[in-house]
Amino acid sequence: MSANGGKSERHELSGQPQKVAFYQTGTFAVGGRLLDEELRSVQSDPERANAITKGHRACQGCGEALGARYALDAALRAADGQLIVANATGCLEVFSTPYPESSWRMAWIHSLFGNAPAVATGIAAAMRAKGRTDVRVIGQGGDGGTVDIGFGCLSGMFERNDDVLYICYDNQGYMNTGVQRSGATPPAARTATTEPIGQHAGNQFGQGKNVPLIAMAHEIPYVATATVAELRDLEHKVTRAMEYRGARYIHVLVPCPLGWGSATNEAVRLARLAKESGLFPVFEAVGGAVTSVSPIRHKVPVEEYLRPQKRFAHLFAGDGMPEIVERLQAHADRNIARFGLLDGGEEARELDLLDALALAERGV
Ligand SMILES: Cc1ncc(C[n+]2csc(CCOP(=O)(O)OP(=O)(O)O)c2C)c(N)n1
Ligand code: SF4
Repeated sequence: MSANGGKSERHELSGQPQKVAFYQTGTFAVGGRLLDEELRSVQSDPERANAITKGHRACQGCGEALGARYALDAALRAADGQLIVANATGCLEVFSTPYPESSWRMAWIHSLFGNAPAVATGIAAAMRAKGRTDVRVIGQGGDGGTVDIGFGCLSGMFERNDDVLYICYDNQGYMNTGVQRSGATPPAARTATTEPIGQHAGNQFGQGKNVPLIAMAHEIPYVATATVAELRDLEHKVTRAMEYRGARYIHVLVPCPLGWGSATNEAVRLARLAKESGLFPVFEAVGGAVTSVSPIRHKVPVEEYLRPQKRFAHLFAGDGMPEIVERLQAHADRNIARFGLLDGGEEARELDLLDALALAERGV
């Protein structure tokens, strides 16, 4: 491809070597290899780990499979291959490991739905007892396993500052068992347990259970959010998290075509729209305070994100539910103000933990 946006470029045989300019040097395949080594993505490395490899049974276009692949490849590289992963029950476990087969190419253990953080903590303790400080530990699960049933174990892991990186792949519902509501399901979304009926618009409005903010309240060393729309950012955050010891938490938005009722080629675009609308703020926090924010590049109204998803179809059917869309827009605008998503987080950096909690309490 040429630097002129893909238009054909004539390479005349003038006797002089023609300088070929490439674009898309930030991509993950060939383009990445054109960058200096330290700037390359993990995926552009021909020696990449392929943490989760072919043969798994995720749905076509599954954001969770994509997110897990990038996150764990980056973690494996950061840990020099010395990694053990405890995985909660959920799609990620079910589609990757129908016993006796497995797509994982690393030490991986299936835990229960609700105890992945505790299992990961136990592994970290065992490694410490054996003097294997080189072996790093990850716990991971879906949003149901993380924000609901595993939440007590996760909070304990944070509070004891156990040496574990926990990654939540948030597809905003209990997808593996047929799309039930979780504590991370957005307001107004249709799930099997929040059917829109009459004027009742699906899942109820509330503050939701914001685990990144709750993790920050534990003042653990490192907390970050990410999406599968910015995979280099995800790689970077996993790599950074692995530089710390103690409890760390990364919350990744992973669209689910099946549960969201979206096209299978839309996972990355929807993740981008979630971020660019302000509905899913992308940030990093160290020691309980926000240290960086991924700014919104092209702000979009929430409607642009909601419309392609059948779980929000009732908001646009017939006369629609404009007041509900307005309330969702208000949620996005609140995030934009709280995290400074339009100004690159200048204000958010000044927000200390108490300010963030005070805002949350007042429902601002
Ligand atoms: C104690 C217990 N209750 C219920 C289940 C059934 N179950 C297995 S996976 C799952 C939902 C998983 O949802 P989530 O953690 O969000 O992951 P996803 O499948 O969406 O990736 C449920 C309810 C179980 N395995 N154990
Ligand atoms: S139901 Fe959703 S999360 Fe589960 S495999 Fe399918 S697309 Fe992925």
